[in-house]
Amino acid sequence: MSGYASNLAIFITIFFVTCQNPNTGVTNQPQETGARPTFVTMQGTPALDGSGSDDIWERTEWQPISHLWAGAQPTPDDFTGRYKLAWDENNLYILAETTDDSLLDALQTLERFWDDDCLVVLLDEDASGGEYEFSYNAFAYHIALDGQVADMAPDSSFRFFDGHCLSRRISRDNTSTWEIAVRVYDGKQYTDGGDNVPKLLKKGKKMGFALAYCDNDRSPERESFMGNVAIPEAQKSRGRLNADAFGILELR
Ligand SMILES: [Ca+2]
Ligand SMILES: [Ca+2]
Ligand SMILES: [Ca+2]
Ligand SMILES: [Ca+2]
Repeated sequence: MSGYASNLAIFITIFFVTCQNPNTGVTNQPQETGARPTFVTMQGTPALDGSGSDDIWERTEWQPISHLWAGAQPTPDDFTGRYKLAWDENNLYILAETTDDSLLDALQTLERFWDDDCLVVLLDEDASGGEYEFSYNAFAYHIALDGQVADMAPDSSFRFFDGHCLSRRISRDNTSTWEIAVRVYDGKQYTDGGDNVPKLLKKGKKMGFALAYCDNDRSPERESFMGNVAIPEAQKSRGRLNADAFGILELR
């Protein structure tokens, strides 16, 4: 199995749901439904400056990045992560706060981009689920510390997708705040080098979504891969990617 495939080897259906809190407008209380986890996100446009002091973020609750997908279980000092979501007509917004004891940006090429510290946005625009290793059925945007965005194309080459995720990051001591605007593309229409136009987002839209962090501090390969949804143990060694494991993100 290739390093990329084994690193991202995963995924299946999971079982908790976030639901709306009538007091704050945004929710997060997990519920057992037997279906894919569902995240509800509210409309609002933050200033993309790397600071979470926006009205929409103050009205939104944190959710954890706490599930081990691959590698070693980190201690809280090694890695802790949490995030908030919002949307407007043009973008899905992510505010992520990661605590990492050593920020590593050793690789300056597309080679093994997942072995540097990076935030990973997994997006399945039509919530179809299914394989995406050899298609754009879903995107897996790896956002590096320098803001560059990498993913694997259907032909198995690695490419930059910098225009798909604009981000600002502020790091103080061991804590980084990432504020990200994600353009949403229809993967069925998307072509490399083509005239691809992002979709306009509307209330009620549902997308497949997951968020993860690759933590490497000093090793030749990534040390920990932590995600926001649970992956059953039996699925972690699977070599095939599948968007069925993503949560369902509903725009409210
Ligand atoms: Ca901001
Ligand atoms: Ca670390
Ligand atoms: Ca899809
Ligand atoms: Ca690190």
